Amino acid sequence: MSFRREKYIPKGGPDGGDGGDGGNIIVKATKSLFSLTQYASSKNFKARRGEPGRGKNQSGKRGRDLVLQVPLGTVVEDLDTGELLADLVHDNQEVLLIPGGKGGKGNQHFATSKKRAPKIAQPGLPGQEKRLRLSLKSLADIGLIGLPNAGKSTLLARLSTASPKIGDYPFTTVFPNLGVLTGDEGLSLVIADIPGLIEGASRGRGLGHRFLKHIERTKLLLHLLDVTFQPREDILEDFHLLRREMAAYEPALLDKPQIVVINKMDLYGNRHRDLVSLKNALRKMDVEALPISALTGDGIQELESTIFEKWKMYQEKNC
Ligand SMILES: Nc1nc2c(ncn2[C@@H]2O[C@H](COP(=O)(O)OP(=O)(O)OP(=O)(O)O)[C@@H](O)[C@H]2O)c(=O)[nH]1
Ligand SMILES: [Mg+2]
Repeated sequence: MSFRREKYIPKGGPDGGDGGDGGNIIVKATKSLFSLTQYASSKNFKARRGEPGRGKNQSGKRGRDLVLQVPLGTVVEDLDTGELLADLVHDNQEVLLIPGGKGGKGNQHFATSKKRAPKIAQPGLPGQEKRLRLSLKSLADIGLIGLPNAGKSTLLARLSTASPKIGDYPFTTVFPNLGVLTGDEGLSLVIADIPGLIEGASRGRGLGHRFLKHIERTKLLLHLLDVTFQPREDILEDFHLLRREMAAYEPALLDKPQIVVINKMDLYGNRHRDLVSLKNALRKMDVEALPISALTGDGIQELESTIFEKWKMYQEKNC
């Protein structure tokens, strides 16, 4: 509230300026960041307040926005309501998470012909507070899935220049690895190798489901089966087991195009008849299967061309 007071202008009328709006809280994706670790240590973020209005009809400055920089692939949810607030996939993409509180209105607005010296002003509105959950879902094109020890990381190392840890024991991979597969025509596809899944992963067994989020956005799945791993009657059981776990996490994962890769063929000897029946069984489900040895490199070239073929088909279908 303010009134104009000047030497030769008595009763100059109300001249209280408006208060500035508070700053917004904005989230912005940038390709120069790769993790959310900076949000592990500092957890409270505030945009600046708006400045108060002043006499002579001067509005206060609006508060500076707070921009939270995050890597591509970040999803922001309201922790309390579960509402999805932002899903950031492009460089420089911005989403307004919390608008700043509105600034108040100075008494200049409240003058009427009857009330020339209003002693009222409208106070600014308080800002909002939210508890947010930030999570990172990788933007890989291809997801590598399979039981522990199936040879996923060995295959990733074959298909790309990545050098993930490989070990002759389950759960060698504890965090997803990424690699890039480059094709003849300059096409390059990002492959994500995630930790092995086991029966009951949906109930938290093994490393659980949490890494499946890394393949949610992939366009093609490579489902790796270990031809030597047969505690059950039939290797197809392994295939179904993993599909059940995927369905328990997110049924839509089952609709992704996939190639079944039958690995460790170098250890398999000459039991070709078993392989033919396995391939036939999968074909009946409309699933293509390719035998390889990630260790010796047998079948890798064919796998690469099948991947690129499938990729192109996918692109054509979705353009
Ligand atoms: N003989 C043979 N061994 C293989 C082949 N592929 C992988 N291996 C071996 O299988 C073991 C497991 O390989 P990884 O690549 O670590 O398997 P993974 O699926 O990434 O395993 P987790 O990360 O633990 O889920 C290692 O000892 C590899 O050397 C193959 O084609 N033939
Ligand atoms: Mg691995």
